[in-house]
Amino acid sequence: MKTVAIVTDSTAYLPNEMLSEYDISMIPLNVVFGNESFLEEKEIGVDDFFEKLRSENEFPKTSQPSIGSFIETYERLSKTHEEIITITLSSGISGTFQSAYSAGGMVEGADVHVFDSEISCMVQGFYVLEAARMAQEGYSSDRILERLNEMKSEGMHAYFLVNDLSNLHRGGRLNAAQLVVGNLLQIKPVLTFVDKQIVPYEKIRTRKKALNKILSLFDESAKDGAPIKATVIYANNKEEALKLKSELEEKYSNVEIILSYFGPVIATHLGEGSLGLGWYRT
Ligand code: MYR
Repeated sequence: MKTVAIVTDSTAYLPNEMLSEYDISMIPLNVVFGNESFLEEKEIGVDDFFEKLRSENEFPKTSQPSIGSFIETYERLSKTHEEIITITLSSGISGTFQSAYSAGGMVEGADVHVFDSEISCMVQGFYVLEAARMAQEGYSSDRILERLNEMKSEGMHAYFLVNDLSNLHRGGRLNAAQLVVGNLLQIKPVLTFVDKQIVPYEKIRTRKKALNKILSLFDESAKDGAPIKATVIYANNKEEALKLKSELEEKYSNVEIILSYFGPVIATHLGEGSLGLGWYRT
């Protein structure tokens, strides 16, 4: 019997090869066009999503996985594992954490622990990969959770920018009481997570200045040469992301960067042309 199984949701956007290499179970969220609901990464990939986005009149919505989908996975894993750690996107922007947690209380045979990443995308993926590596090495769930909390308290950084703030506003995921709605289209703020929610870090008027701000925040963390794991995340703008990745790799020999993407659910809220940079000191 193995000790700890690792589960995450689709918004970490971990490639299938990583999911199988590290034996990670992935529960998809839903993207909904009109009456049609799709499990992202299983029934709709990111290229089909953007194509559909352009051809549909109605804007898509998203929803958390059902409690049932977590129960099914927990029941399967409890046949081979004593404990399960589920790592979800931030509970401040999605009910996924709650679904995972409620399901945990309904399953017998394995103890379920749910960890709120308080973030999303490949930055959430960093927690998942660390947990999965430790599980493979035979660490206990207590030790894995301790390490995840340590990563959180030492600083998991994510800054991102969008071309059009109205997507985030429409989906109700922007905590920006201080932004006047009429201003939304004129600014390109640097966005980040504070207390599990998305907030504008700084109000900036051009994308170029916003990106420079993110790069200076990154430099603060990276310039002393400490080892850093980072991710550049894009939505339909891979060229821009690749360029940023190689510029960072050239400038910092201490930084290891994973290229990742905003998949259908997150891209519903951020829109095309969004760009993110996430990192932590290892
Ligand atoms: C749901 O319907 O439960 C999912 C809601 C997802 C909201 C996503 C908001 C944008 C998150 C951006 C994360 C950027 C991390 C670098």
